[in-house]
Amino acid sequence: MKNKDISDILFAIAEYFTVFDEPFKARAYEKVAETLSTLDSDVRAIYESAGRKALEEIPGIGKGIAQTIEEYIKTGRVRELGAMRKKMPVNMEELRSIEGVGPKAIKTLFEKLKVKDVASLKKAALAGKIQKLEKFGLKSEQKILKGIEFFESSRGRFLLGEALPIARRIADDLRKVKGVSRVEIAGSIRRWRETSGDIDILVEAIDADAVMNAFVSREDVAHIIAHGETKSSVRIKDGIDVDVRVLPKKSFGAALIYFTGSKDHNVILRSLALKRKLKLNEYGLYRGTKIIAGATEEEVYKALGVIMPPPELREGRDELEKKYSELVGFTDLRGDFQTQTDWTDGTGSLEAMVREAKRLGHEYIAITDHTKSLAMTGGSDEKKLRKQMREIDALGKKISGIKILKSAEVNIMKDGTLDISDEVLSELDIVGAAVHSHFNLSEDEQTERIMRAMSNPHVDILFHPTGRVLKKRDPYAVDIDRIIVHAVATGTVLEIDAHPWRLDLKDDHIKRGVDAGAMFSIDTDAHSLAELSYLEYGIGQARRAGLPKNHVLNTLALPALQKFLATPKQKRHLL
Ligand code: DGT
Ligand code: CA
Ligand code: CA
Ligand code: ZN
Repeated sequence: MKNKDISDILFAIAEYFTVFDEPFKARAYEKVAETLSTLDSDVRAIYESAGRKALEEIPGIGKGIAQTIEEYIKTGRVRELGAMRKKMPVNMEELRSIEGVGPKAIKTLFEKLKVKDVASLKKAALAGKIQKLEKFGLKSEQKILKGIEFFESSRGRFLLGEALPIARRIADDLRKVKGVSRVEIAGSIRRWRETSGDIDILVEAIDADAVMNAFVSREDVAHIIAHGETKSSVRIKDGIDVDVRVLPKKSFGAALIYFTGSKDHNVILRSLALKRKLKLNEYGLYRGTKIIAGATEEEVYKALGVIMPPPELREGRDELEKKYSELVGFTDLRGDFQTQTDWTDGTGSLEAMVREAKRLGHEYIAITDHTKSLAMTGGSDEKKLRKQMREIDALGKKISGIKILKSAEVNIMKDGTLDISDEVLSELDIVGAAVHSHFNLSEDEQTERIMRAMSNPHVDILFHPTGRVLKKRDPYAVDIDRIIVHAVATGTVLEIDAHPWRLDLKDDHIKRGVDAGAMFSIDTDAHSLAELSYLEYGIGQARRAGLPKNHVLNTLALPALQKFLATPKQKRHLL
């Protein structure tokens, strides 16, 4: 039993408390669940060595929750949760993932229409039963149907933000197995696709048995699908399937090419081989029965007479014809332009966020708390923003080695004006603007609204330009090509929001922006210390689009960035 198991149970209890309208209990359980999920020490070990009293020393844990944890560790169950599930047997996780279905709705839908899961929700919606419920109406029924459509299209696929950390965890463990000399994550994850169907891992080892045994006997395995001599597949508790293959050194490069894919890229490579009277498979490149390349990817591509494209571009398009030498790299970014603190809806303090950014090696960080019309986040008005600016000045004197840029994520109003006065905007070092409301405008209205905001001389960056939230919310209707043209005309930078639940802009948009000469920034949109590490997702996305380094504002060193920002918008251009 890991901390994660305990934290999952507490989250499940918290959700039921929310549904049963006990917000304070819900919040208490949720807080502890969050604490446990990031706690270094093992909760079970704490309990077993020092008892329930020791649990109560952990911040947020009172007597009641300590008892719950004790019961779970001792019996593997929590009776209270069992009772709640019996009272309302619904698939909470599934239903909560549908946009427009919150805790209150789950209760009503269950009590009035016996909705238990997405399948019964869909049935009720299609029969027009939801619109007849009090407080629902036709609009919410349509919204729910749209949410279901979304759910179905992404079912069985995992977001990169879910799959990559799991893949890394497994790969790291495999590296520790005796006789293992190399482990690589392959497949769509290595290509930084937005979603993955499964996790593919390749292992170079002298003892395949040891690798296979270590893999299938992992604690997080829910079900062994296949246990072979050199290939095994399992489904892990998170629900995703994992394939692990063991290869000899002489084949590792060829296998890495094959299992990185994509399938379309592999097809092109095989036809290239055929043209040279060679044969390519996952074991190597052959002339007759003689292997001529296979140990490394580079030697295989070289023997095929082409330059090796980075994995992100291997989609079977023009990656073997075009040269992508100036691609933005994973270590090229020197700072982050979108971060939120506990001044609004972030969880980290201003100082903690800055220190974490410094630890990550950033030269600068922009603090972009929300502004006043996003009232539920406690968004800043002019006064609060000026107060934060003074605190940033004071903090800047205390912390050396990183520049704190005064900034804000300014709200774009329905008509395209901003909710902070130009006078105060001019006092900020850099300004991001974003849409957070009126998602349903027509494409023309939405596009023109955003263009108007971009025309403001103080707006340096347009944040998360299409507003999508993966698996949750579609992008709003917006003509991205007009936005790109306007970005170039006004000198406004377009953000690639690296947050793995957004990845906004998507690769195709970025590509069109590159062709038009637009400037980009890659930002985390972090709302916590841990999320400041999300830049890599945005970089992966940018590389998929072939984004050159000189199009990316945060590749600049601080002095060059300051010079850029001191130049009037209209005169800013590619780096
Ligand atoms: P996914 O898992 O759906 O996100 O996508 P991939 O690309 O990871 O695909 P997957 O896991 O089915 O297979 C991993 C790689 O193995 C794939 O990118 C290319 C290679 N591969 C698998 N099956 C075939 C095939 O039938 N033909 C070719 N040429 N390559 C294949
Ligand atoms: Ca895969
Ligand atoms: Ca696979
Ligand atoms: Zn935002």
